[in-house]
Amino acid sequence: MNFENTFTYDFFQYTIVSHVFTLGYAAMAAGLAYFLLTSKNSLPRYQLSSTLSAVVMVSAFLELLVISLQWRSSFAWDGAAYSQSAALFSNGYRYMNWSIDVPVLLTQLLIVLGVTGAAFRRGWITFTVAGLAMVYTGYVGQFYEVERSAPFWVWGSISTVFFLVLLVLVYRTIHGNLDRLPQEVRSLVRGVWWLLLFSWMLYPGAYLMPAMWDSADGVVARQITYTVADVTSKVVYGILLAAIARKISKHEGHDPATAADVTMPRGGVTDTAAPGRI
Ligand code: RET
Repeated sequence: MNFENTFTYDFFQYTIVSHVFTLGYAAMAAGLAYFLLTSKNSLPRYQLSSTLSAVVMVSAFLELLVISLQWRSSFAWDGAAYSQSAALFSNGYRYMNWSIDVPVLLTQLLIVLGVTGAAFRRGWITFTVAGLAMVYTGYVGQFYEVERSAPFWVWGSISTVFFLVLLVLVYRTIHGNLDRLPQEVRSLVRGVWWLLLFSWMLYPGAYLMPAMWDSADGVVARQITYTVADVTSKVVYGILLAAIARKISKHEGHDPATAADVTMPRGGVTDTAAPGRI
């Protein structure tokens, strides 16, 4: 049971939450168009990062749409306020979405930083295992947020341990690869660390909201927090990684305009023997 179900909402509270959900899934749809349309601006080895951003956009779009429709069916206007109707609202869908997005977002980091081979496999496995452990232990804890009984605190604390492990791994991955990267992208790569730290910290903040602000306004604050976290950790993060990939590609001589020519040989599509020329 989530604490959203324990209140009635005035017109403003209910409507703001509805609008914030809409902003969330609209941002994911916009991000999807951006990542699909700009992936060719980078060298092929970085394009998988844009594809993975698109995967994140689709899963988050669907999750936020579901949660938004659920908000509408869980509360109805009774003439004075929006009060509980037959269905129960649940944030659990978010956790299921994170179990896709957390490993994928961290994999993108490895791709854009140019981590390959055994280091990539090791990084990918540790990110995925620690990420899923963080999400699923938190998922168990959030079922107890209304009573805030022991499982809420215990599972939340276990999840935090995995979160801290992930932060150390991300910090080391980013700062350990910095020297290998062209000078002109290093400040952007440091920016990825600060963006990730800020946006990911919002999620435990939202988990704790019932304990900090147990009211209808607390619900509004929590859903705004989630939306800011979703847009920054998925869309802004993806745009930043794409910008870094584009700059590294340019540094290595990649020019998107001529890259498009190379895929279309001069002699036409039937002339398969002709290599791409400019
Ligand atoms: C939980 C439970 C309470 C303790 C902590 C948590 C951390 C959650 C995080 C989620 C990140 C989600 C992302 C989703 C993007 O799509 C599970 C709320 C520490 C960090 C980045």
